Amino acid sequence: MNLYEIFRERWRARADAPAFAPPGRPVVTYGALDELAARIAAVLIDAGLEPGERVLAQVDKSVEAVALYLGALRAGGVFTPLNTAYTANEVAFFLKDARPRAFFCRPGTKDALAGAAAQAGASLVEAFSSEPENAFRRRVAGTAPLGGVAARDASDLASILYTSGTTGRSKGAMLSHGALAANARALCEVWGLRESDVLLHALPVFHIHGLFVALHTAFLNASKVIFLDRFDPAELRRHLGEATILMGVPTFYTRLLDDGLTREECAHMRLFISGSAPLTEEASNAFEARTGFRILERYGMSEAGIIASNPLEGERIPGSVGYALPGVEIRIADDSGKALPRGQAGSVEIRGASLFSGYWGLPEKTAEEMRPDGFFITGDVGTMAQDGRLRLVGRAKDLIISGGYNIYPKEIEAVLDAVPGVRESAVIGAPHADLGEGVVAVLVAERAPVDEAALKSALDATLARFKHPRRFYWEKELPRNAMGKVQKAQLREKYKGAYKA
Ligand code: MLC
Repeated sequence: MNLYEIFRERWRARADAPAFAPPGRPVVTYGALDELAARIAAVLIDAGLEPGERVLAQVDKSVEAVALYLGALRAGGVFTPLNTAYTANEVAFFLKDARPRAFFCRPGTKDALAGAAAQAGASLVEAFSSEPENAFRRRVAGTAPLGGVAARDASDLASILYTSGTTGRSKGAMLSHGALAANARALCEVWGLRESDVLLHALPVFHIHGLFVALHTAFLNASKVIFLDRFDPAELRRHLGEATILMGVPTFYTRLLDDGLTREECAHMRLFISGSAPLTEEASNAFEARTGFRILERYGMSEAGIIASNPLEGERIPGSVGYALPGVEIRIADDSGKALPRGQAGSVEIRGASLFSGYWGLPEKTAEEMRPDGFFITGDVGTMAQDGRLRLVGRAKDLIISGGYNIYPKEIEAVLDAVPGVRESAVIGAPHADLGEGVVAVLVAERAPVDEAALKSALDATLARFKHPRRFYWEKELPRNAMGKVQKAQLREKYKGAYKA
C-alpha cells in the first residue's frame, strides 16, 4: 500500500477536477498533478533511486514542490523536506545524516551544497524551482511518465521529518506509508472533510501541518486547494470567499484579526482549524466574537501526526485540544508510564496507527522515548477530563514554540557558548503577542558583556533566523538548583516582559 496509490485511486475519477489553484498561475488538475508526479518519479528512478532511499529537498513552496514530494512517494523514495530558513551549515548536517540518493535545493545554494551532497552519496543534485526554464523542470518535461507506482508495504517509510531535540542534535522522525494514511483518513472522518471542500493553504510545505495534515486530507477527497506562496493576511482574506477550510497556526488567526478580518468575509467558510502552537483563550474568543466561528483547535507533532482534536459537532473548548483521534490512544502517566486517574496532570503518552517508526539512525534515542508497551512519551504534560478531553498544561522538555515552529534552546546555547567572551548561556521563551513565544538569551560573560554584533554574527553563520534570540540579557551568574541544573523557570519569570515593549 503505497500512500500514492491510495491518493491515485481517488484521483482517477476526478482527473479533470482542480487540485491546485495558485493565484495568478494556471489551475493544475488532479490528472495533471498525477502526470507530473509520474514524470518526476521516472527521473528519480533514472537517477538510480531505489525504494527506501531518501530524497532530500530544501525547496520553495510551489505546486511543483508538492509534485516533487508526490513523485518521490510514487517512486518508493523517502521524502525528507527541510525548512527553507535553514542555513547551509544546518543543511550540511541533514545531508550527512540522511545520506540521500537525490538532493534538491534552491538555485542560489547549489554551489555551496553540491560538494556536501556528493560526499553524502547523492547521485542527483538539482537546483529546483518552479520557473519553466529551470533545468530540472525541463528534464522532467522531456521524460516519459512512470507507468506504475512502486510497491510499498504499510510499514515502509514514506518520509523523514527532522525535528530538533533537547540534546541540540536534530532527529529524523520516520513516518511510514501506513502511519500517514491512517492519520489522513482519521482526519477526514473527524473533520467531515469532503470532495466539495476548498482548502485555503498558506502554510509552509516542509512540516506535517502544511504537507501532511492539510494536503493529504485534500488529496484523499480530490478536493481543491487554493495554494498561496506564503501567509499574508490581506492576500488570504481575498480568497476566503472561495474557500471552506483554513488550517493555520495561531499567529495566522491573530494577524487576520489585526488586519481587519470581517464576519462577511468568512460567510462561505465552514471550518477554521488551528494547531502547531497553543491557541490562547483570548484569541479564540476574539475570533469568535468577530467572525461567529469557534476555531477548532487540535494537537499534533511530527512523531505522531494529529493526536487529538476538538469536535466538529459539539462544543469546542478553548484551552482544550479535544478528544483522541480515532485509532489513537492517549494516556496521562507518571514518570514510570503508569496511567494516572482522570483529572490528574502527567506525561502525555500516545499509541496508535499513526505513530512514527522511530528516529532515523537513533535506536537508543527512540527507545528512550518509547514505553515497552508501545506508548510514545510526547514530552508534553497534560490532564484528561472525565469525558476524555485533553488539556495541555506544560512541557517536560525544554522547547520554545514560536509562530508554530519548534525551537530547542540547546542548539542556540551551543552557538552562544562558543562565542569568545561568553562563559555560558541559557535560552528561554518569553510571551510574544504575535508569535506566542519569542526567543530570549540570558548570558554570563567571562569578563565584560560581549558586543551583540558578535553574538548575531555567530548565529547568522550557523542557525536559521527564526531560531535567533532577538533579546539578550547579561547576568553575573545563572540560577542553579542544588544539582547544578539551570533554573529556567526562574529566568522565564524574570524575563517574561522581554517582548512586551
Ligand atoms: C518568521 N520569523 C520567525 C518566524 N517566522 N521568527 C520566529 N518564529 C517564527 N515562526 C522571522 C524571520 O526569521 C524573519 O526575521 C522575520 O520573522 C520575517 O520573516 P517572514 O518569513 O516574512 O515571516 P512571516 O511570513 O511573518 O512568518 C510568520 C509565520 C510563519 C507565522 C507566518 O512562521 C509560519 O508560516 N509559521 C508556520 C509554521 C508551521 O507550519 N508549523 C507547523 C509545524 S508542524 P528576519 O530577522 O530574518 O527578518 C507541528 C505539528 C503540528 O508543529 O501539530 O502541526
